[in-house]
Parts: sequence; structure tokens; C-alpha cells
Amino acid sequence: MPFLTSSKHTKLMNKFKRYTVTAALPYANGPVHIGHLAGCYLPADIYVRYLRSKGEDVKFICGSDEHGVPITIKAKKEGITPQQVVDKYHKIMGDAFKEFGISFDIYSRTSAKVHHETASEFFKTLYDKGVFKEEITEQYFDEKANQFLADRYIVGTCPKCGNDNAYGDQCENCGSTLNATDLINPRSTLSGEKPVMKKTKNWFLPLDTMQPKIEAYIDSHKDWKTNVFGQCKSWLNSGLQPRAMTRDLDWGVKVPIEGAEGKVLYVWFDAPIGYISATKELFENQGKKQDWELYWKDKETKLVHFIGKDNIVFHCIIFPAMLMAEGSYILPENVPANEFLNLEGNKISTSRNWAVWLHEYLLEFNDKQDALRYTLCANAPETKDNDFTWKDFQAKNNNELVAILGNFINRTLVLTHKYYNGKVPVALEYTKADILLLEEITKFPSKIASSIEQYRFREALGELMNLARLGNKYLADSEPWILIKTDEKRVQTIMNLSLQIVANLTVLMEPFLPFTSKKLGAMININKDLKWNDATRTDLLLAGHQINPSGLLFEKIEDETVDEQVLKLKNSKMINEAESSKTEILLNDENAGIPIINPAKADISFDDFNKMDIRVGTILEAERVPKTDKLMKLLIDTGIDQRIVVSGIAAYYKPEDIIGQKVSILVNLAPRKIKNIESQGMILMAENSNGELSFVVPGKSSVDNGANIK
Ligand code: B3M
Ligand code: ZN
Repeated sequence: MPFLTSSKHTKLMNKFKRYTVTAALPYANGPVHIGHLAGCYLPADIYVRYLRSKGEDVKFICGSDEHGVPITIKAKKEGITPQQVVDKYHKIMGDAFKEFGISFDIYSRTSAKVHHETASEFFKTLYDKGVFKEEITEQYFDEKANQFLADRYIVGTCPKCGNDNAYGDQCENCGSTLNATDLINPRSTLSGEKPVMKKTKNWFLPLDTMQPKIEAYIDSHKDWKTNVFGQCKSWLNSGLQPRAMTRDLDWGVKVPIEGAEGKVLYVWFDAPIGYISATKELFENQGKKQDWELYWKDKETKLVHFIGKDNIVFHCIIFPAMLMAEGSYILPENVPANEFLNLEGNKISTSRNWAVWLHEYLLEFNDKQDALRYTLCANAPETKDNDFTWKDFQAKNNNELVAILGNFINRTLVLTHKYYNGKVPVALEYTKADILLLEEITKFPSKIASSIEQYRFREALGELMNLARLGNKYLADSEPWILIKTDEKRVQTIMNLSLQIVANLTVLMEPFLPFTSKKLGAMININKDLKWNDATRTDLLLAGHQINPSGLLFEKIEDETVDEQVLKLKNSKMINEAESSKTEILLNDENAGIPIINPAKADISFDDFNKMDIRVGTILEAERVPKTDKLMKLLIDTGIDQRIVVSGIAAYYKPEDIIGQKVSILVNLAPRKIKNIESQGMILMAENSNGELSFVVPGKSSVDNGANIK
């Protein structure tokens, strides 16, 4: 029986006894999109699944960040309370992560009681130790809204790069952390007005006096990713400034000291403590209340924070400074931050709906979690910003998952069923090439491990695919389907060896493609929990072992499917363009975003409804009707004929953007003259309470013109 173990299996991780791995707490002000996934949740999940497979003791911690100005702004926009906002998105995000296989040990939230207590206590400890500088400073105040303006309540020109829309805490263009008072030409996002200065007392973390300690800490981590280390050095070089850890706001963790009424903790003070509170909650749930401390205070614990690049300063400088000041905690050992993922050439934006939303993907691509996990990992913005396109998603799925990985496994399993009724044949005699192949195979676990341990997940995934490529090449070179007629014995060895590769792939793919790994494990009938190092062996499937009926692991994704997604994006782009002209007004409108739903109209009979002849059509030509603001003259292919329709959509769409757009058209509306043009029908539009119009279109782009809508 062949039993080879890799001779030089690298042991990189002997220093630590256990791991605390965190992924940035997403703000509960919107759902999760692919940018979030590629930025930190997917790499963190791959890392953690790998550690578990190695048999390491690891806790994977996350939760919703439910404080901060983004939440209150969203609440105002939607006309609901901040608590309602966070309840809604906490659930959407938690469910979506779970369904996507992000395997948190706990997904908690910062509105939890344990968090308020932990954050308060932490602040109190620093306060009692005299860490904070208490200072009365002048802060911006919006007289109209009667509120101090911090963080995202204020925008202005970035003093570092000139970006006109920098926030009061950070410029998203150049990544600088700012204080609201640094902004040039500041304006309130509540009223749009120029704020005034007003005195207030706040508590500052003296990062300036802490700089030498922080610098020594950063310098002891030259192993960090260059983008992370570089950013830290550049902040240190420009000199750290004291930073207020309290805010004059009412949504958040109350400042737990006297004389601080009406103030809450700065969200970037409380949010990272959220990692600690979530760990407490996890162990409390398990009835081992005290054990959380091991994961935060024991020197043999490795603390790793996965984040996106806009969070680097908070995790590498401010949070470690807080932990140092407290004194009893370990510090982050690594902070692998990714750059940004763009979408079809543009920056992903929640407010402009330029995103692929995870919960929508999960609905529309049933059971295809691994196709997205694969694409996002293969394209991960590890060293520079990267672009996600639907065409590339399709290509990665069809040309790599289906054509390489799926193909190798499928051929192996189908032939095993065909020649041996699904029983693993015995390996009889190895050729020289077989022995070389066996040696190659055993190297993969350490190769992939080494990439993962250096946070190079793209490279790791590439190696996994190389193992499948090796298998494909072996089958293609040895041609068992031809040999079966002349050398049946040789085929037994070939198939045995191919099956071993399949088994090893099952183990090694688990961190990247957990759903496929599970399916495949069931197909080859391995029910014991195989660990990473088992894949250094080449005898996981013993001769005579019965495998189960097999099926395809991956499905091809058709053009039509990705075309629909591109169309969906095109639609939100058109709405955005029309919207951008209205943003100024919306900012000033206290009631902006509160939906007003019209009451239902009186009942009608089915016959009444049936009188309407509504069809699917396509816009062939479009032009504005001169001297009007709203009207557009459209030429529509209705499937029955081509006809002119005048429609009041000119405020929302540009003519050149809607050529080719599918529409729903009422074709038997009696012709009417509008501005001297005969309009022969009516395009159906959905109208929001703010008057915004959008096309009512069929769910599939393949629906033909002339199709009846009923
Ligand atoms: N919620 C920022 C963000 O989602 C913030 C991360 C907190 S991690 C402690 O980008
Ligand atoms: Zn800037």
C-alpha cells in the first residue's frame, strides 16, 4: 500500500497555541456586497477554515457595527429609528454571511448589552488610569439642526488631497484620517449649511505622546503586507495627533463618567471593542464565561484582524494604542488588509446602488456560493484595487471550475463507476511517472498552507487548481479509456491514483469551496472528518472502498444569465444619473426618503383588467420633445409593429442610455396627441414617492417583444 508523506512539510506556525481571528464589523446601514466579501470576509473565512483543518484552536469573531453616524443618517433617510435600521440590516447581513458559508463562531452586534458594558468598562479603566486628555475645544455645530457635527455629519475639502467630499473623520479619496476641524469649506450634511463653532468638552487619546510606543510596535511588524506597513509608516511620519474618543451625539454607548451627559463613545472607540464583547458572548453561550480572556490576554494567542484598506489606521494604530493603554491585552499580530474591489470599472457604492448585493446573488444564483467564492478569491484585491466583471465571473466558472476542477473529478468518478461499479480498484504497480506524480501530490498541502499563512489567498487557490490540472494531465497522458481494451491492469493503477487526487482535492478545497467539498465528500463516501495533513497521504481511498453515485459539481453559466446582471447594473446607472441632479435638494429636505405609499384603488373585475393589452417591447429610438422638461418621443418595437409613444421620462433618463431598453407597453390605449405628436400607447413606469420613475421590465432579458403581460 503506498504511503508517502511530504518530506519537507514546512512548519510555520508553531509559535502560537490558539488564534483569535476577526473580520471588520460591517456597519448595519446596508446589506453586504461583493466588495466587503473580497475585502475581508472571504479571506478571513479561508484562513479560519484552513486553521480548523490543521486542528488549530481558533475563534472567528464578527458582528454588526451598529453605532456611528452612518446609522443615524440612514435612519433619517428612511424615516425610521436607528434601532430599526440596525435590526433590519443585522438580520440581512447575518443571514447572508451564513448562507454564503462565512463560518463565524459568533456574529454578534454592538447594540448588545454585553457590548455596552464591555465598552463602558474599557473607557472607565482608561479614564481612571488618567490616560485621556480632557479638553474643551471648539467643534462644528449646526444651528439649524441644533446638533454638533462629527464624522459623517460633516463634509468638506480634504486638506491633503483636495477631494471636495471628504468626511469629518476620513477622506475616502486619499485614505487620510481627519478631524472635522481639518476640513476646508466645511458644510453640514444635515442642512447643507456652513456650521458655526461651539465649545464642548471631550476626552482625547493622546496618540502624540504615545507615538514612540506605537512606532516601536509597528516597527516590530515589518512582516505585515507592504500596503499596511506603508500606510502606518506614513501616518507615523506625519506625526500622530490626539484624537477625541467621545462625541456629542445621542446614538451610541453613553460616556460612563460624570459631566458627560449627552455624549457617546466615538464609534471607532467602541467598534473594535466589539470584537472583545463578541468573544465574551461566545464563551458565555458555551457556559465557559472566563475563557474569553485566553483569546485576548494570553501571549500564546495570535490575534489577526482582517479588514479593508480604509480601516487600516483604526486597527493598526488607534486600537493597539487603546489596548496598550489598558495594559492587560495582547496586540494584533497581523492586520492583513485588502485593497478595494471595483465593479465593472466603477467604484462600488451603496448609496448609488452600484454593487452586487450578496443577499440578491444568493437568491438569483441558488446553490452557486462556491462560484462566487472562487471568483472573488481568484480576483482578490490583495495588492492593488481590482475589478469584478460578470464576464470574468462567467469565464472563471466555465473555464476553470467546470473545465478544470469539475472535469477532472467527473471523469475520474464516471470511469470508476463504469469500470469498477464504483469500487476503488487496487493500485498494482507504479511506473516511474506514477512515482513522480505521487511525490508531486504530497507537496500540495504545504505549498497551499504556506501561501495561506502569508495571506496570499489567490496564490493558494492557484495551487489548488494546479493539483486539478495535474490530475487532468495524468488522465489525458495515460488515456485509461483506450488502455481499458488492452491493459486492464494498468487502468486499475491509473484510476486508483486519480481517485487519490480526488480525495486530496476534497480536503484541500474545503477552505475555498466548502459547499463543493461537502458534496464531493458525500460522493466519494468519506464520512470521517479528514484534516489538512491527511492530504499529504496518497491512500485516503482504500482499494475496495465503495463510492456513491456521482453528479456534476459545477454548472456552466450561460450568456443570458450574466447579461441580465449587466442590464440590472445599467438600470441603476441610469437612475443614478437622473438622481445626482436632485441630491442637493434631498439633503435639505427633512422628510427626504420617507416613502409615501398611495392607498389601493377600488376593486375592478377580471374582465376590466383583461381589456388591457400589455406587451413587452424594446425602445429602438429616443429623443427629447423640444421645449419640454419631461417628455421623450420613443420608437418602440412592440412585436406587433413599430410605433411612436410619448412618455414623461425625460427627467430620469437620457435618450442615448435607453436605446435597447426592454419596456412594458399598453398597446391598446386609444391614440392621443401630445405636443402635436400622436402617441400610440403608454409605457408602464414605477413611480417612487419622490416622483422618481423606473421602467417595469420582465425579469429575463430573453423575453420576446410582443409577449403578453397578464
Ligand atoms: N464598521 C467600518 C466599515 O464597515 C467599520 C468597521 C469596524 S471594525 C471594528 O468600513
Ligand atoms: Zn484626501
